[in-house]
Amino acid sequence: MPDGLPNGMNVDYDGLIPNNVGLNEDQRVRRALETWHPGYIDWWKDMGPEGFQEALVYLRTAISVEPEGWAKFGYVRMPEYKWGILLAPAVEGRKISFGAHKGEPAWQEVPGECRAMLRRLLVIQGDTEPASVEQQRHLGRTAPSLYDMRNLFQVNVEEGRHLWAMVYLLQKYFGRDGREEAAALLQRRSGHQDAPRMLGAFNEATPDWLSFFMFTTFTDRDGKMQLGALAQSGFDPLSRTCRFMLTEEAHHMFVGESGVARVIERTCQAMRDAGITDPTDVGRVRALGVIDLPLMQKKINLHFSLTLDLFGNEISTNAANAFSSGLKGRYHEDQVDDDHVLLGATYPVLRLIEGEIREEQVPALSALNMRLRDDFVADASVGLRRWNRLIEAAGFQYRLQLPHVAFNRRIGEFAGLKADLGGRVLPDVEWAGAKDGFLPATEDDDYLAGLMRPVREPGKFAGWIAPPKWGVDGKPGGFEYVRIEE
Ligand code: BYC
Repeated sequence: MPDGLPNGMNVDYDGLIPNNVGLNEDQRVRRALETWHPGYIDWWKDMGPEGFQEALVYLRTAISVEPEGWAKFGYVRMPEYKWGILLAPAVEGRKISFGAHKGEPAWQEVPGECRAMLRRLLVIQGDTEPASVEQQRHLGRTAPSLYDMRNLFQVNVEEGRHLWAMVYLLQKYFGRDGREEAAALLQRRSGHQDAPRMLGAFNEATPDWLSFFMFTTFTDRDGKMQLGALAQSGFDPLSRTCRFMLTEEAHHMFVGESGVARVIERTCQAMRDAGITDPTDVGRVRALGVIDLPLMQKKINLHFSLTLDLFGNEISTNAANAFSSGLKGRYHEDQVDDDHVLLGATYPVLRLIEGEIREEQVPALSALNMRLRDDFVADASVGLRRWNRLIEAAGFQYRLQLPHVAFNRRIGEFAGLKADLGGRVLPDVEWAGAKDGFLPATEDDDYLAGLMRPVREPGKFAGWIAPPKWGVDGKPGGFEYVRIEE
């Protein structure tokens, strides 16, 4: 067995911090975590779901790391949720599968020369988790049903657990620096002018439930890709941590994708009932109190483009170094058919050359952000096809699309470029006239805000969203997923 860490099959569920990392035998880290805990609870009470700290929520809690039966369901007050530290079981004899150390045994300790880089990756990953909870803290008040409210809170507590996961690694492997970083993770605030979260998309507002569903569809999918790349890490504790986080991440994307699907379903049904054949007849569709497909397209344009920025610059020496040093692999690195070292290889990158978007071959090592972003776009397209099948099945011609990667960007090659949804560069005047057709305009946001009225009767749903096909944990339609004591 690797030094220092138990194999992870046994979860100690009884202490303050449930874990499968042998915290009882590791007094130093246990003390550090127990010292951090009250600050975390204060942060959760200040910045977590607003107005529902006392509510009893039917939540799943991770209690095991076995693929079968890893979670249990029950009513919990969120501040009492058991945020555990759980790593996927160790793989006996695991080897580093890429970069300059390919073939060497995976590290159980941080190699000296990788410390700064690894710490930065952990801090960036950790920072996104509380950020998303902060972005979503107002949404409980306008939940379209108790089912949706419960799903929101489930996502939130799991993002909280993911923060614990990064804080554990920081405190265990980075001593005093790690403790300082862990404290700072509780101090930054999404959208704060002086102490914002680190990555752009995590400082944006999530003002309504359509935004929440789009965020969990697209931005949580960045989480899936980045965690997938970090799960390949030669630093074994990070790999094991990310592998377990991915189990939870899948549910977050389900909440997003099925949420949007239910909005589409409801809109199509309402249009059919009213005899509307043109989904772009926005005035008539909105008169029915449902969300028009063109507005969904605008939200896709917004959240997809914000999420693309999270992949960093297309050409990045940071990314090349993280790969070569064995810290961050590619998505599904172990399934890619090449030498996994990439020294002489090239990769096609879209670039802005003399005002035109052109493809250029660049060294594959520096193009790793681009490659991960391409994997993300392919993955996101699958979800979009599912949404389009619903529209098609309801008999409408309209098709939702992903915008061009140059659209609405703030990071990388296309930052600040005024490109349309197809990637055509527009003169300033043309862009000014067209922008409100691409991204949600004030009147769109106002319309959505007007729809966001809470529905709290068990089994009932707001008029703009269809009920889900199945309840959580096999519960029937009228189940009271959240008990609100007012
Ligand atoms: N905003 O060389 P570059 C999730 C900075 S989501 C602001 O291209 P690199 C979740 C960059 O930091 C997954 N700044 O950077 C989802 C660098 O600054 P410094 C989160 C940005 O390192 C939903 C400079 O620009 N995890 O889990 O190749 C809910 C040069 O850039 C941005 C990760 O991202 C930006 N968007 O790529 C909850 C994994 N982009 O250091 C959770 C860890 C770049 O020169 N992070 N910059 O001052 C990484 O792998 C990489 O750091 C990045 C950036 C992909 C983020």
